[in-house]
Amino acid sequence: MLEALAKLLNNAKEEIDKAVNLKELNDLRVKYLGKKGPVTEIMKQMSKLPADEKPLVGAKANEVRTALTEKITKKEAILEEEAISKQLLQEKIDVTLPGTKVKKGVAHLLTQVIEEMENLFISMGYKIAEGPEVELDYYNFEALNLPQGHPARDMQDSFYITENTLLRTQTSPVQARTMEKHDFKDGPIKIICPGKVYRRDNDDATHSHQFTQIEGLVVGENITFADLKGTLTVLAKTMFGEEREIRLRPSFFPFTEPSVEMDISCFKCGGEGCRVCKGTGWIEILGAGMVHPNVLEMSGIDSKIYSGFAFGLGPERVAMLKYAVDDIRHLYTNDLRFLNQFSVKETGEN
Ligand code: 2NL
Repeated sequence: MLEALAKLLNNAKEEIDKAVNLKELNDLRVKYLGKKGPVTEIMKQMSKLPADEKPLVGAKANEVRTALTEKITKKEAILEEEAISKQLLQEKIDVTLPGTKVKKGVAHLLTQVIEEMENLFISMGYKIAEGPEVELDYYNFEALNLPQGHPARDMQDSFYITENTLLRTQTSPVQARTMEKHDFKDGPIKIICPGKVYRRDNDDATHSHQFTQIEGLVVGENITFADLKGTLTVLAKTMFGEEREIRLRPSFFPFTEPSVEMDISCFKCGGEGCRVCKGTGWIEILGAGMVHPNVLEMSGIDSKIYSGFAFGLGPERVAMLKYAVDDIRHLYTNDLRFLNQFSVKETGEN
């Protein structure tokens, strides 16, 4: 039995030396030291031995067990170390490799113009309001002082969906809805309404059946025409340059009284007259006015206590003027050769 144990130890040592990974090593641990392994087997059979041989064989069996356990533990440490260095080698990163270039997207020119105006008005404490594009005839016309049969309803031929729903022809219905549910306990109304609007126009270089609009509305106590003028001046300077001057001409809109149209001094020639301003020195930018008392009353606002101003302008016109775009259709046909000209260059790439 002693001989068997010595042979067993040698065989096991050889096999442990040959193990190349932790799985193989663990299999050997089970094979030699496990419950069904030879060492355990010998120990079990010791009872059959003569009394004088028992201590010797027992000691030897223990020696073998200890030696094998030690050898396996040492080998385990070596194999673990090897596995870690192998993994580190695989995970090595070559920091000198060139990076992958990221193509940066860019907002559409119209979006850029709209966001520039949104940011300006947000900085002045306005909120952005949105509403449905399929609108009730009531909010699109009636609530804006355009009763049925009003000639201005013909002026803007619209896409009707049913007898009393249509694609909105302006973003004013959003403002009418806001006024209707506003509680002045929460302070004055200060909103801008950007969004798509629809008219039954034939598309050409200057017309589109769908375009965008931004309208602004302020209603509160003691809101005056001077507030409107100050606000429009800031808008003109922000969008077209600090040197811009504004000029207001009397005009007419059914929803405002008095109504005005605003011109800015030409940003191309500074006012001397050129092709952009058609020789006049001035460029028409927007329409505005003091909210008509009928419009306030229609939304349940007491026009003896509250007053307000409103304005409306077309981001397409602003974009076309600023970037000398000669055809409105360039803004809708998504030709990348056109759009890429308006990418914000930050990294020297588009
Ligand atoms: C233009 C300029 C304008 C408004 C829009 C407005 C909205 C409400 C009340 C009063 Cl809820 N006014 N919007 C005012 C003046 C001009 O747009 O050229 N429109 C055809």
